[in-house]
Amino acid sequence: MTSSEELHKRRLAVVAKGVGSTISAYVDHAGGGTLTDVDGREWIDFASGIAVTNVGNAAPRVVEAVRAQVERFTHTCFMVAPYESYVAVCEQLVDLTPGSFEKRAALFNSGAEAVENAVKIARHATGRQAVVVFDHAYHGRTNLTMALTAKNMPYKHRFGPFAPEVYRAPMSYPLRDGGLDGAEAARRAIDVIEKQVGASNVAAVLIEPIQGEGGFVVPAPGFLPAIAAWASETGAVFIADEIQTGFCRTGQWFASEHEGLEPDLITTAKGMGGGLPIAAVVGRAELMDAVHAGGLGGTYGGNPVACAAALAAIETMRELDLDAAARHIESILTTALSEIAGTDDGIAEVRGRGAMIAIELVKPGTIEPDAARTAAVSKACHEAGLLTLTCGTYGNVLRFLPPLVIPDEQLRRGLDLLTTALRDN
Ligand code: PLZ
Repeated sequence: MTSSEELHKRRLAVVAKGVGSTISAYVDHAGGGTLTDVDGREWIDFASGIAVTNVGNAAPRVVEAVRAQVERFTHTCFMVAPYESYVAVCEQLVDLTPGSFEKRAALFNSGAEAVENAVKIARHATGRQAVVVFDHAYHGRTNLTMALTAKNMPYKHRFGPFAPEVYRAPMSYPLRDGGLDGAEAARRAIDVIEKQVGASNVAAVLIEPIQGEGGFVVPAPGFLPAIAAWASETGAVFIADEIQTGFCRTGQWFASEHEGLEPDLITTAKGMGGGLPIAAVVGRAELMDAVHAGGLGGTYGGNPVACAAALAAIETMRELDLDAAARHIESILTTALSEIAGTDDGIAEVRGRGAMIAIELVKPGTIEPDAARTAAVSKACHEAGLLTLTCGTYGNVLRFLPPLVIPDEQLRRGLDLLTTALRDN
């Protein structure tokens, strides 16, 4: 078999440099908590392909559903010749998402595409243009979603000009906003929106209930409900970007549920497809149906193979109770990490929900970000065979996103490797 080293050489000759990879080993196969590279080395997976393989890699139901579907037909385009599985995925979305109102859904290919469409729908339905997003937000890499994303490097640098009518409000970031409570942080954000944008101009307020790429920032309790209430009072559409947090990742089907939110629209992708590319916007029927017939779509949106995978992934989540599994992972991770943090002054915080947990690394005794140590610890994890990811505006957050089906034994083995990496770096 070709080695990672050889593959890497081939890659350098043909793959654009702008496309990076966290590790230099090439994958041969993967399962419910481990990846095996082409050199036969096993990795413990604390990444899930960035919160995608919630049901595990090559989950049996997903594999079977995909295989059966490709044998029947691979593509007709739902806009040309529709099929049942698209409708069935929308039925599941309408049923599973929070919100006791009449809903509709539409399917797309990627998270960024779902966010773009949610903004299109909100603008169309309200007749307004402004979109409010938050500090540290991540919403994608397309032109509009780059504008919505906060961080310059690597996402936006020299890729402008960006889409107009995007406004940024301060986020609730308990470690870094001087301990504002949720209501205070919401008041601060709303003040910025009202003074700098004007309530009557706001089409949508778009927010990740727990920020992903921005650093697994969990806003102070009460922040999200206060922002949602303001949107509702002023006629703005409240959009929860649940692309990273959705589908059992945080210990509920959707992270909005932790604070009883009923977002007007929800964007989802990643976990919903069990590894195949599929995304959705789901929400209030009167908003979704405001758009004229033919106004939403795309060649591949809700591709039948991806729909088959999504139905199988959702069935797996129900059958294996993966929201409960995420809560179980949370208790193992937070117990172990809090213990480590107790003896490591460089860990400012252990935070997150479910199987979306992170530690933020700082210079001891301060809240000054320690990106260098974060990179060193992550590298040491990789050398030891644990696939971890970093994130955060300051590059100083180590995040843990195991598949929700990971066996306890692998989770604990991963934690041991992490403990050693933290001790040695
Ligand atoms: N919204 C909340 O987390 C994708 C990005 C990785 P796509 N996050 C991983 C990278 O460096 O490109 C994400 C997200 C939230 C939107 C997106 C975008 O989803 O499927 O990557 O387009």
